[in-house]
Amino acid sequence: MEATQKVAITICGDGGCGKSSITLRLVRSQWTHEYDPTIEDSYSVTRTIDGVHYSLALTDTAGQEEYRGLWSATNLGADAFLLVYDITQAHSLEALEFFNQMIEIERETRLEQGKVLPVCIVAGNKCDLQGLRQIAARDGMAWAKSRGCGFMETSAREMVNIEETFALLVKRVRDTRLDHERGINPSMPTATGRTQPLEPLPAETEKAVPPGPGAHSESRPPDSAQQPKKKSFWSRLKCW
Ligand SMILES: Nc1nc2c(ncn2[C@@H]2O[C@H](COP(=O)(O)OP(=O)(O)OP(=O)(O)O)[C@@H](O)[C@H]2O)c(=O)[nH]1
Ligand SMILES: [Mg+2]
Repeated sequence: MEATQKVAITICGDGGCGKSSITLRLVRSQWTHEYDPTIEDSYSVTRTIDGVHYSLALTDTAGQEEYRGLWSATNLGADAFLLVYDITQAHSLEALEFFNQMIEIERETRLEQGKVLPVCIVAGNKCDLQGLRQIAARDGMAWAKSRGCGFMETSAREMVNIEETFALLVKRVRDTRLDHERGINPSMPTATGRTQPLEPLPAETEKAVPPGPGAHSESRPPDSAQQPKKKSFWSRLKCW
């Protein structure tokens, strides 16, 4: 019988975005409404994916700033990172940049050492709260893709895409390990690469955040030839 493969996953993101809720849904199918900020919790769970047995070691990390100082450097040694934001809190996506930068440094170190590179998936959580949405799915996806991460929207409450997100992480780890054995390293969008002008997305993607009360909505002809196109930051990101 094939040996069980180990996959270490670190879950990070802003305080209250739902890291513990996602983790507990996966590990125990448990749902809790109350918010109890985490310092750090570890779990292990097994899954069989594409006929292969995996033992997942999950580290649910602190999102609250006051506990971030306790963030262990060993968390960065993971095979994969789940970067979680809350679709109802615009700042929670911006907060992922902090974790992404640490992972980027880790990636560079592993590259120099010839080690297998880490895998990242971004999860836009609380997708059950559609009426409170502040971050459009395509904006979350653009953020993820431009940093070489996969993307999913999840709901820990409604148990949407929880198993799927971890299955995607595991499959990407498997593929990255296979590529590494074959001497192939994934081509990542580098920090400098990201500053280059990229292809625009279709015009409607600029409506990322619904206008607040009192904001007037501009009626813009689709792909207008008359108007010089003012490209938003997000519209300049390539979507692939
Ligand atoms: N509606 C809804 N609420 C959620 C969802 N996920 C988490 N919550 C709620 O959001 C609050 C915070 O969730 P946690 O899972 O504790 O957040 P966290 O990211 O672990 O927070 P820290 O441990 O402080 O970093 C709790 O009240 C949860 O019930 C979701 O998918 N939908
Ligand atoms: Mg937590």
